[in-house]
Amino acid sequence: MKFYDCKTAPSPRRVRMFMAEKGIEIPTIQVDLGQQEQLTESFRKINPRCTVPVLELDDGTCLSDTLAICHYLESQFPAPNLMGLDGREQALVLNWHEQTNSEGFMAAAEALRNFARGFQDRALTGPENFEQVPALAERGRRRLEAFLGILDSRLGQSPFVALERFTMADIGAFICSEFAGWIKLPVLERWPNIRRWHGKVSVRPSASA
Ligand SMILES: N[C@@H](CCC(=O)N[C@@H](CS)C(=O)NCC(=O)O)C(=O)O
Repeated sequence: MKFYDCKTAPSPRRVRMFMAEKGIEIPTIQVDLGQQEQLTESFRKINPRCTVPVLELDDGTCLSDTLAICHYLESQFPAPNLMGLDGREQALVLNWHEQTNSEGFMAAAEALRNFARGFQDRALTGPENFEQVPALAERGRRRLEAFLGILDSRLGQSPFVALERFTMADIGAFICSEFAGWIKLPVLERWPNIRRWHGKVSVRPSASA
């Protein structure tokens, strides 16, 4: 297998953290998003969506979504379990992972990419260029704040995001809470339950992946 990564980007970090939890090491190729290497002809052959992470399997199949990559890795390296043991657990992990992705991660990306100068004409990922819409930056920030409020309530009732133990849902939420710092949201000051949980997750060795 081969893993296409960008060490500064939050989405592939979710896969790096997942692999670190399982002790998996896969030959890794860095794709320099700063230099727009994701848009080159050679990378488009690997992933026409022009994004990282990508996991290339030994038969040449390329997976280009964090969730699909982690699902595959979980099937090949089941221990420790990170995606739930039975149907109920798996559904809860997926539910929280998806909510975090669509309401948290995507909102943070909307806020950042419609505001930061480095993303001019690159307000969305992918092969097409899209211009920034400043109103979406403000909306993304508000959506992210709303999600972080939901996450904080959840972490007031549960030690971890989806289950009583650490799972992939915690990886997604942890990296989302740090991604929020990119748009200068003072997450740990504003949401005390997130702060407490973040303290527990950040001492895991995988947190530095
Ligand atoms: N579908 C992907 C989305 C990944 C994604 O958005 N990756 C960003 C880095 S965090 C990217 O490749 N950006 C390329 C760009 O900005 O053009 C997933 O969830 O894994």
